[in-house]
Amino acid sequence: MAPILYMQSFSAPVRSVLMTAAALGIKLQQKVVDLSKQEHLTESFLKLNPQHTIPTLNDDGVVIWDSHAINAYLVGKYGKNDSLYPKDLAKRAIVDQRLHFDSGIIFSWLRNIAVSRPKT
Ligand SMILES: N[C@@H](CCC(=O)N[C@@H](CS)C(=O)NCC(=O)O)C(=O)O
Repeated sequence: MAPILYMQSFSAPVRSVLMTAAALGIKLQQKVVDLSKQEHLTESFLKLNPQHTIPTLNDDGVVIWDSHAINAYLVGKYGKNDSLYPKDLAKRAIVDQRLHFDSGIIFSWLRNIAVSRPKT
């Protein structure tokens, strides 16, 4: 059975998982969790992911959240070669640097900008 991706398509982290799945040629069952309806705060979703974030992946009982961890898992499990996460340490370090830059800098900046935008 295809892994289940809890998602909403506006989310940049969700889109990174969708792009990784497309690059790997794998199908994901997409289940929308509507943040505007607070579906991420329901008891059942909190049981799955107490950090209540999308994307969250359920691969036959293996539950992972955070797009970076999900992407690494998908590449490790379904990648047919090392093109997305090279074995060569110098090349891998560049991928890791970009992942940490996104995780530590870009996403929090973008979220702050999105949250603080003036209401019209
Ligand atoms: N670092 C996380 C960020 C996930 C995240 O914050 N997702 C937002 C949507 S873009 C979310 O689920 N927000 C709801 C909440 O934090 O309660 C990742 O890469 O997956």
